[in-house]
Amino acid sequence: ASGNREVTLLDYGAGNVRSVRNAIKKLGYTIRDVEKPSDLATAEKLVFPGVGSFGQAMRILNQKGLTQPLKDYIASGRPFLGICLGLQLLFEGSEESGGCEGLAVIPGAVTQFDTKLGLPVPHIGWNNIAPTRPSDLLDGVGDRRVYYVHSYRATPSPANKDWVLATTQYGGEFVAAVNRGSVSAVQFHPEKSGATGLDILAGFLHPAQAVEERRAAAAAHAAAAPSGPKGLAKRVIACLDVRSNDQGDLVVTKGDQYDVREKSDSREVRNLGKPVELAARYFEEGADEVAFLNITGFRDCVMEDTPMLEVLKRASERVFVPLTVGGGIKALTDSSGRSFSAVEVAAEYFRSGADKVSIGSDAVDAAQAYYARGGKTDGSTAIEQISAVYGKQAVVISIDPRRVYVADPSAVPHATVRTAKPGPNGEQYCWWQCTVKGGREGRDIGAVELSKAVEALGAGEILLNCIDNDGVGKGFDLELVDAVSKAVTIPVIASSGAGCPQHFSEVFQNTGAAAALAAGIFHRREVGIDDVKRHLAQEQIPARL
Ligand code: 1PR
Repeated sequence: ASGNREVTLLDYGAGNVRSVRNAIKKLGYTIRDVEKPSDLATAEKLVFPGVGSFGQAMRILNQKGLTQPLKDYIASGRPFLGICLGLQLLFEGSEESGGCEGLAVIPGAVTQFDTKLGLPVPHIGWNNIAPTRPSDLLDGVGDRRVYYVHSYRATPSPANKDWVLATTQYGGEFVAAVNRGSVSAVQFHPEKSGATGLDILAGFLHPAQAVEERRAAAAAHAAAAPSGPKGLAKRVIACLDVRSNDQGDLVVTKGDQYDVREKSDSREVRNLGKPVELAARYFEEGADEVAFLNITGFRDCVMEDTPMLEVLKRASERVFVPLTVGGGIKALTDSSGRSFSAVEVAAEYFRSGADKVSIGSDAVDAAQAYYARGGKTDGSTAIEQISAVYGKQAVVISIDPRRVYVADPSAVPHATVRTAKPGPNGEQYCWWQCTVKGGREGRDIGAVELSKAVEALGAGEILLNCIDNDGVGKGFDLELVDAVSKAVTIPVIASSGAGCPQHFSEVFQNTGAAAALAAGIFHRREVGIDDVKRHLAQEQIPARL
């Protein structure tokens, strides 16, 4: 009855699968949701995006009576595609959830990446795949990278070698894709892997047609792009600071050292375009991720009417790379008087299409409380709560630090560094003071201390701004990025100050940054995202072209 343009989606309700839905729809398919176990018996093509943790996923599948029907479907010979945790669950178990049993379709267990190797964990970003044999799913992908975000992975072994379809290198080899007969699964996110990912999904949905198209795309890509080194790419992120202007329209704005008003007498909020249009443009131009920062907070509206939710819903239909949203992620009471926990607020954004939320001011409070408790976690903060439900990879901490010079490091309780750019009175040392409310209020905690605290609380990534350099175009604060990336093992995104492609290579060559973010130069079309990527490849820095 369903026709072959229908896909059944197994969404067990543990997180955002909106982007998977959008990608399937983009490829011209309709979606039928599994609402009861018997829906699996009648499915003709099944996509299983895993979200949340391994143990939680298995518990929900068991509670809903879906485990055996799912195993039956997989054994039936009908097409199956697991994504991310949807691959891991096919194995026997995972270190993530102690003794919890998986679907045990594939021999072997899933284990955590080794943080001792000095690599940032989670493995976040764009990496290459190496197929082990030809397949409808991956033929023709070639050198084009796919997007990963995970802390656990399966590794190839003699016991699962019949299954392994592709591997990826990250501190050793792990399983990127599996296939046997009509059963396939991928550790990466095809729905977030841009055109390459849509091609791979198409390879599952309509194999014959897709393979030809993909070979052509891979050949065009190889001919057009300079080939830099392989491996996890340094990410280039486009950031949109969004707020309402004085007329009440939602606009993308951009400040200088956080002042977003025109320098002229009008003092109008600078208007650099419409959020959804600009995000779609950056996707098409090759941004590895897009971030929206709501810099005003919209405190005076009903939660469901928060304008940013609509922006995300529309952007996620057009942008097939990860979307981060920040600004006002914390427990709040909306204008109708209803109170929401931070997890509930974050859930609204995830449901609307965000892949990650970014927490600013609330993280400063959380870090200060963490140190006041003597460096103990107690589950009380938004960071801990959101990361427990959605995973740490979904929690980004945005830091808004300002440089403070000191003549004598022993005079302050903060971690200082000896700076190559002495202060106005010849001070040789500095630290970076964290601020809240968009830089309007300083707090007695440094960016290095804050980063360590939020990592301990369960943050997955740090978006490291710098008020002094924001909008100035003279490059990132390399000393700041270096100090923070040395203090944590989670990925650090360098932000504020990019003025030319060389500033990106400079930050990657001189610090441990995993990604670099810019706003002004992209908004004003002074530098294209592609210019940055080509420059990185020329400098032998891995980049997704
Ligand atoms: O505190 O959780 O509500 O989050 C507020 C968020 O809004 C924070 O992430 C904070 O960084 C951001 N924010 C608040 N006020 C401003 C402002 O500009 N007045 N924008 C602001 C932060 C900085 C970067 C910018 C880079 C790159 N913008 O995101 O995009 O500095 O700019 P450049 O390439 O042009 O130099 P909460």
